[in-house]
Formats: sequence, C-alpha cells, structure tokens
Amino acid sequence: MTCLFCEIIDRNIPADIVFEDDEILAFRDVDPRAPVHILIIPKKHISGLSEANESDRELMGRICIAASRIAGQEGIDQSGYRLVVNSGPDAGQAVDHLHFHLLGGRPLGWPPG
Ligand code: DGP
Repeated sequence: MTCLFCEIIDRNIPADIVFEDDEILAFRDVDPRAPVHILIIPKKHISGLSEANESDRELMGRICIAASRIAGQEGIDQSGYRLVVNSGPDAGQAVDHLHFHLLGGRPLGWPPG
C-alpha cells in the first residue's frame, strides 16, 4: 500500500520542504492550523508512535533536535512553539506515517482539543 508521506519523501508528491537530512524530512502542512505548521517525519516508514521501538531511539532524539532547529529557522524559538504527535483515532491521526507537528506563531491554547 502506498503511503502519502513516503510519496513526499520520494518526491512523487510535491511539498514545501523546510529541512532535510539523510534520516528526516520536514515540510509545511497543507492545512496549517497556526502561522507556522510544519510536519517532521522520519524517512524510515514507521506507521505511528506506537510502532516506534528501541532501535528508533536515536532517530526520535534527532527529530526533536531538528524540531528545535527548525523553530529557530522559522523565528518562533523565542515566542514559543509546540511539538505534537497524534497517535491513533482518539487523537485524530489521519496519516499512518509517524509525523511530529511543529506549531507556533500564535498563542496556543491548553489543553488542546
Ligand atoms: P494527523 O491528523 O496528525 O495525522 O495529521 C496529518 C496532517 O497531514 C494534517 O495536518 C494534514 C497533513 N497533510 C495531509 N496530506 C498532506 C499532503 O499531501 N501534503 C502536506 N504537506 N500535508 C498533508
């Protein structure tokens, strides 16, 4: 089965890419919920956070560091930002490829949802 985000990684579907290295891709969300809304994904296909395992530990850390770096790039590191993973139906996970939402550029309500 084809995966939408794997297609973006393979450049079969266009995206506004803001960061890339050999393990990670980050691109602007097509339906932004904040002035800055970027999706950060592992290039390795992992269906969701529940499917990540011990061998992904370093990759997960690298994604968090990339998020911080991208927040700086986007100029929201001082104003603040949120890094969110939706996991499963109750959280509204719509794409079955692990992705971290980086949101910022406005005050973000708490609790979410
Ligand atoms: P989630 O609900 O956590 O699974 O978030 C999926 C996000 O993916 C949602 O905010 C919209 C975004 N999205 C869906 N399709 C595309 C696409 O083709 N391109 C981009 N850039 N984002 C997409």
